[in-house]
Amino acid sequence: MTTNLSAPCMWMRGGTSKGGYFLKSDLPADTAERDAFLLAVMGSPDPVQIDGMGGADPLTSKVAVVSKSTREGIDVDYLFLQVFVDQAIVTDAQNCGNILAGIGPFAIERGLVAPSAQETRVAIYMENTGQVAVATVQTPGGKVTYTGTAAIDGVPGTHAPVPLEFRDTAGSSCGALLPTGNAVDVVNGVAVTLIDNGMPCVVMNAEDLGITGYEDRDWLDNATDLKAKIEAIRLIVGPMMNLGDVKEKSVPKMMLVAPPRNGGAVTVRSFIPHRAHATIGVLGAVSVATACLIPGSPAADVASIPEGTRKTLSVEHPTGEMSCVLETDESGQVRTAALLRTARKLMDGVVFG
Ligand code: NQM
Repeated sequence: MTTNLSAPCMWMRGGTSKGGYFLKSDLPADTAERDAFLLAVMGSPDPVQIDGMGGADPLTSKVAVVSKSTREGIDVDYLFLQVFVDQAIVTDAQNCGNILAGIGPFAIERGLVAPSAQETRVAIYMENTGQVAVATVQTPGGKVTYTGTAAIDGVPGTHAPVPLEFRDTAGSSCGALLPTGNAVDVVNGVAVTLIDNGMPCVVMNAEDLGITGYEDRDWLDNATDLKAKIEAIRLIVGPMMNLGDVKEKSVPKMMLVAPPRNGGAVTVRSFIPHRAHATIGVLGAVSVATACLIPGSPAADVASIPEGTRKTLSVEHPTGEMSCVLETDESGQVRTAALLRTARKLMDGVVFG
């Protein structure tokens, strides 16, 4: 499929995801035309995305649309779009904290934000959820650098650190941290926590689904019966989470938790929602870490929680861990979350769709 359109584009790795970063002004203003172009850019729908730039994986079939912000105290607006691999769907129904890691560097490279001499703080309005994140980008001598000594699991080597800070992400898409008002609901006989602290998630004990929670991505992706059980639960909880019919949406994410094995707080295997995640999403990890703090929830049952109001929760995933630094208030509510990511510019040019 081709649209005979082209646009300036930077291809970047953001955290453990990868995709095309566009200036909003470089894309068609009409949403249907924009989505047709992005499907053609990625080569969707096709399981191998042979006719496009997508990597045949939801984690590498992602798009960021960025513009200078007119909002008070905000530098840029960021709209995340998930381009489905094997269906002709482009959705803005979810945010992405991994692709977010590339927004600061991209905004500086494109001249939307003036760099400071050493590091540059970029305030980002996340259009998908109407919330704000602050990224700190390394800019020695007023130029973005991607080289450095920060390592994140799921990405080989080391790169410049891009710390991300989130504030008040509760209810980002569902209207409330616990959209049903309950710490636990029972759906198809399985105890679930329906939670949204930046990403709508369904948190379940892996054992309740008949697995250990320590399986690898390939095993999970081939577990047809398990996936069918999980999808049945997902379709039921969509409306309960104020997300409506989620058949063609990439939320909620399905999170299977187990006790930590490597000194962390919790172990997670996530479905996003139809493929298993190679690691875990950023806001997905924040939401699971938050679920661990809710007494009586399946996550709290298996988690090992550090003391204090400022806690580092290491979320163990199939290829390592992601550390979430959560700040809680006196009542135990999570107020801020901070995580370390890295990003890298891969290509800057013109993409054809
Ligand atoms: O939860 C994948 C990713 C994500 C989302 C997904 C993410 C987040 O790893 O903030 O980063 O859950 O679809 O890029």
